[in-house]
Amino acid sequence: MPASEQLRWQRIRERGRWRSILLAGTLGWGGVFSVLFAGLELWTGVASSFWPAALNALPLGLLAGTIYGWSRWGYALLAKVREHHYVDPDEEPKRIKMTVKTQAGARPGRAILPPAMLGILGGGQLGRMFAVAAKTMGYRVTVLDPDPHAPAADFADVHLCQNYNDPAALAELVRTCAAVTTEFENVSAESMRWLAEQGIPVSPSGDCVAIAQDRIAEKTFIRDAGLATAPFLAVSTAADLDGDLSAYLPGIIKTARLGYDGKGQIRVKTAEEARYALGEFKHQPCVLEKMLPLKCEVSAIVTRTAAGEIASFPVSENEHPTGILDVSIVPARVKPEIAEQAQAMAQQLAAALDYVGVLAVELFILDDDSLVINEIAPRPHNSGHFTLDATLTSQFEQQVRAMCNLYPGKPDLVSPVVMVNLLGDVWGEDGSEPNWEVLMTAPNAKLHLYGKREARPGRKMGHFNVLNDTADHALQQARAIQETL
Ligand code: AIR
Repeated sequence: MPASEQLRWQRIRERGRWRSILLAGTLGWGGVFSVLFAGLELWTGVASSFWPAALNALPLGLLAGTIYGWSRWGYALLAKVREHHYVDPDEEPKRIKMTVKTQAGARPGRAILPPAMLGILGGGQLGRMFAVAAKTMGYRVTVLDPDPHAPAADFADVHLCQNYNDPAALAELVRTCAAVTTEFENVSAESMRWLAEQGIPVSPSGDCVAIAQDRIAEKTFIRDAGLATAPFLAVSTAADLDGDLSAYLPGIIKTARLGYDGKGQIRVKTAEEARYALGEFKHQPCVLEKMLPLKCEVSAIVTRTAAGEIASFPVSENEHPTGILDVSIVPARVKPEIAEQAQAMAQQLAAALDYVGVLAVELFILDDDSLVINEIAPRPHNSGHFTLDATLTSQFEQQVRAMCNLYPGKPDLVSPVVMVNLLGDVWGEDGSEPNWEVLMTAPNAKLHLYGKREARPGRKMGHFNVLNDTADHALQQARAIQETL
């Protein structure tokens, strides 16, 4: 929609001048046409003086003026409706933002509306919480996951129990789903590219997932986007460790692929230890990343739509005492300008990736208050589970909204909150349940269990959120509850 039309439309809405517009369409343009017709009569000699000619031409002029005047506003209305359908990819994001402010709800046409079937690659806890959100909104869900007991299957309409690259299962997604997303970066990016080639909307794109799957590609992309990362060395073969490594030591050797929850990481102090760690990882591609003096770790989670609208959740402060997330504290106890900078970096990265969906960006805050991006996840994130109870829209609803081309929901924080992970370690060795009593009787604590059959040490089995008047009070209470489990 041209900017002039847009402004006109905005003015009309702001002033509420509907009646005067219709009147102007009738009388204003009616007058103009009457004068035109009278002039025509004089010019052709049908009439000899102006006023009788004008009076004569008035009924026809009013009719023509009404048609013309009203059709102009009709055109504006049409353009308005069309704007809902199409988003010009060349339009600057600023203008798109303006329309976000002035409109509510979904874009009909291109928006995917309930009860459409939504597909998800992966059926773990993130898929489960996605399915709950989608089903709550009235969508249907198909989960592709090889595990017959995949947590998401409890809530899915259809569970395709196959590998992520199974051709028949992928063809079924194309046949039945209106859009497809993922919950696990370890799914095949190739499968996602193939789905997109079949014409089905896939978000995030296979290309974004491929970048997030590979630490070398990820860190290189972040650096090339002008954002800070820890100094790193791509280690594709042992020979890459032969040079001077002082810029990266002490550091951490991390496998380039298939690492999550602290898996695939070894801390190293010397070049020898780095070589040993590479051997431990069977010489697969790795990065050697310098350990930095950290004040704390935070994550900034953003939702970005195909039209470029971005919503940022409040930044969470994360503690990972054993390499696996233990608690997330929101709002993060950092200076507001640092939290804002973290959000801005996440937004910049999402835009650079032309990302569609929920993007989680983990950052380090260094001793000198500078920020560096640690890693990204192309999906909702464990550190965003506080949004299930403490923000107006959850990260899983945002995932649904982004893939369905709806506007992002409001991400505002309703209450300070602390999220505590429940790892398999809390379950008894015989599989017995933790003691839920105190947790379940606290009115401001919310338990979320993932329905996993086997509780292994370090395995994420569930989490709980504690909402309180301050983050510190929520943390105190959360710790006290943790003790009782
Ligand atoms: N996940 C994905 N990336 C990191 C994590 N934690 C979630 C996804 C995936 C599940 O963890 O939901 O499906 C796998 O969990 P597990 O316990 O089976 O390894």
